[in-house]
Amino acid sequence: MAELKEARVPDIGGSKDVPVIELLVKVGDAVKKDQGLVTLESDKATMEVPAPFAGIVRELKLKVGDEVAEGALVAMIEAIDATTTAAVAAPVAEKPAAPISAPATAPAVPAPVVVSAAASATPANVSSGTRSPPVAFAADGLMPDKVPYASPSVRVFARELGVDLAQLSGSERGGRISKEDVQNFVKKVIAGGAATSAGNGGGLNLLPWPQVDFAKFGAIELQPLSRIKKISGANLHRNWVSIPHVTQFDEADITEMEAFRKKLGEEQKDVKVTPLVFLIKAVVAALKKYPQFNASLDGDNLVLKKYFHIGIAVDTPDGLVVPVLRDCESKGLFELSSELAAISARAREKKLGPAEMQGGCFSISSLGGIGGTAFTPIINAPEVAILGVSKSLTKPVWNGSEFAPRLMLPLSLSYDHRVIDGAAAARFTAYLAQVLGDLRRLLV
Ligand code: CAO
Repeated sequence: MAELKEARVPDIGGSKDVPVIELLVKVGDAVKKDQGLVTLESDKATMEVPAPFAGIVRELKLKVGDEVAEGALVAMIEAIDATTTAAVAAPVAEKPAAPISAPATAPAVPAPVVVSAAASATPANVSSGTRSPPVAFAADGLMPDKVPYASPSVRVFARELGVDLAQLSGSERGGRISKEDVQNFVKKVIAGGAATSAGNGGGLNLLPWPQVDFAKFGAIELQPLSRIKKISGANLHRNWVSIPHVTQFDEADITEMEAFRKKLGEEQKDVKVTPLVFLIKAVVAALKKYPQFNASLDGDNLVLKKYFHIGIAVDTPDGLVVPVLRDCESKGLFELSSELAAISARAREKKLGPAEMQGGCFSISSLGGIGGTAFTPIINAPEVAILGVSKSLTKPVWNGSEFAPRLMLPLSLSYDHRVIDGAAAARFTAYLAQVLGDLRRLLV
């Protein structure tokens, strides 16, 4: 007789009262290990709770609308040993399986929440058997503290219209948001009178978005935005309109650094060392010297962090994600290189868990492997600055007596002007350039 085992909600980044919006299995279903059991959704992220092992679902302990936290009991599953799993799972294989992606390194504990991107997941196609994989967490990586109070159908309705429920106050008892609340909000936006996603900044009173019949002018094709794009887009929009951004540009002479990097590459062929890990070390040194950059605004307070977790923007086929490398001050170049390779591979394979995108202090967006001379990165709130890195270029640099060819790395530091003054930003990038120009400064 096979053993009846519990499937529970895994670590969801400390979030509580997260609504169940969808049951993905029913009693009697055969499930494979890591197959989604239920979908949880906040206004920013959708997550599937995966089956921690293969088996037959004997009891479902949740229903749509329940609100859960880590450890909540999802189902009782009659576990099936791995050798029989393939045969049992075969009947459900007709459904396109979501790209379930629990890390192979953690089999003994409930698999982490699946975090990945979908090309065009809507609630409609979810229920029609062409379920798309769950969406990624947004760039800020965190579930909101407070999930807006609304029924699953209202959430679906709001999502279809692209309405962020966090911006609405519900008219029903207990502040519950109704379908009419969503409709009224949309009417106001169309009329130009409603608050837009400006965080605490209130309404921008913008003109309505231009409505153009593009087909009148030539052939067109509609391509739905991926969900990850929609989510990160909403975050980028909020950050862009609610943070007074200024971007400081500078250049670092990395001629010596590159020579050293190439030497390291020859000595250690197992791991690829790119300029980015030197930047991480230099940024940590600069954060130590200028602690207001390692901070977040909290009302009238600045929260200064004593740890050095650096977010790295990773370009994936479905959009941008920002996994976080932890404790970068205590790691060497090789260790950081291995972690960077692993975390960017996991990002591209849609295997990042929410915890891997939380707790960042400062972000780096490196387009250096691609090209460009400078850009204005958008701050990853609630951080207060982000460093953009463009492609290094050999340039003639005046050394006091002649022009010498030097490899110059363009730096673009966007900062929150509420927290950081222009002079501090100029000092920060100048110091970064100094450190990158002479790595011995990392020892000082
Ligand atoms: N100047 C010149 N060359 C650079 C460079 C720079 N600043 N930075 C990296 N390179 C080189 C690397 O050395 C490597 O060269 P080789 O293949 O010859 O050794 C090549 O470019 C590719 O590097 P990479 O991109 O694979 O590795 P990375 O460590 O520099 O970056 C990662 C890793 C994950 C950050 C990167 O792949 C990525 O996703 N970048 C995009 C980030 C992004 O989209 N930002 C925009 C956010 S705003 O929309």
